[in-house]
Amino acid sequence: MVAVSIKEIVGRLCFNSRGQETIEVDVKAGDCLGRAMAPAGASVGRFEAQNFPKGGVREALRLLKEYSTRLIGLDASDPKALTSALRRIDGTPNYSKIGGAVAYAVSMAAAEAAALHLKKPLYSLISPKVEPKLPFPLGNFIGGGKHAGPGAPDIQELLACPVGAKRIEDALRANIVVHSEARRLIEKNQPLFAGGKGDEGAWAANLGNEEALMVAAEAVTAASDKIGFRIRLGVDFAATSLWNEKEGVYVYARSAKKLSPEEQIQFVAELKDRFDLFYLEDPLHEDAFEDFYELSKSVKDALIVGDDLLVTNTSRLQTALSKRSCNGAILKVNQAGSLGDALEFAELATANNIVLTTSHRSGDTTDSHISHIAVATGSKMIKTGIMGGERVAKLNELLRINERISLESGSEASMASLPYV
Ligand code: 2PG
Ligand code: MG
Repeated sequence: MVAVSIKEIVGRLCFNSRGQETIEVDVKAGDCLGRAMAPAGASVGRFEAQNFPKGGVREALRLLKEYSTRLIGLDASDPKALTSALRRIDGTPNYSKIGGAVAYAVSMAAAEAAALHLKKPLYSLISPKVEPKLPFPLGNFIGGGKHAGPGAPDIQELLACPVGAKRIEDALRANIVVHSEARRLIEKNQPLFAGGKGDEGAWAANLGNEEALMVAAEAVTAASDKIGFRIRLGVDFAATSLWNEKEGVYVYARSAKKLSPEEQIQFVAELKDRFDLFYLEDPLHEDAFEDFYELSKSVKDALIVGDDLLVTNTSRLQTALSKRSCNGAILKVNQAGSLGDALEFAELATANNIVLTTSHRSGDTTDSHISHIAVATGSKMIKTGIMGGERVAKLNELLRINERISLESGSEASMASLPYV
């Protein structure tokens, strides 16, 4: 029996937080309207779903119009059935025909419509049996790489995680304090710092890589002291952006340094010890399954997380599992394509004790669906950035989810239990 039948699908052109064209989709299902807008990355993995077909946004909208009749009547409350239908229409392994943006927006909007119709929060529609726990916010506060200009560090993201927080509100506040402490510390050395920010609202400052890490570590400690609980530091190297395949080296332009894979592994391990990092995302490039394993052997008490390596793709995760490449994974619904694809990935990861972090994209929207996805998939963290409307939208949604859980259970939601902290 169809629970919440899809009645109408309408797509439109919109703009994301970077001002790039994207699509938004309205799905009418049951008595309700769900709406979702597709985000986009800047450091995009080679194996991700292709966001748009040849011909871009207009072609995606044309195809959506052409094929949406094949989705009418399907059950909006069943993301996996919808994914099968989208995959049949698309017929390619990476949504290159209709575009991952279509798969993303249709599947998220349908799930939202179904949740509204059934008067349930989205997280419980997706995962009705699990006791909801709140993910720790993992916030980018000093940025570089492809998210900022050439004066900023080569390393893409320095991330704060308030691991000692017992309540979501305190966790969010802690990251805000880290963000402002970082500015204070940057200005101490650079009184003329103009307060520039990268794509995700992290400070884009004229800092070398290790200099940025020093400021970040100090900011985290200062914020910890102010707020009264522990905040840990993590890094997204986005190392595919540093990798020069021809030369076989990682290029750190800011420090005029080129590292062989062995030297990169050593460098990452040293940074981990020196700055007490608990989280290392994409420390090596997107094909380096074996080198990830080498790093895992020397770094024991930290999360080694695959983002471009895994691209929220189950078959890449299978490879990583067989090679024991990592103990953590980024979950980005739009990397996978549709919500159903991402949920399949999350199930495989969880069954194999891979710690999940649900993540935004650098070109994002004010949608907040991913906060529900994080709760529904049991993600231990959610990476959203700290500042900017499109970042705060997801964080504020965590407060609403907490309020809902409090009303239903009589007490605030517990925070997820994070390993290696
Ligand atoms: C990442 C993401 C989000 P982008 O590398 O983890 O921070 O960046 O969306 O540019 O891929
Ligand atoms: Mg990343």
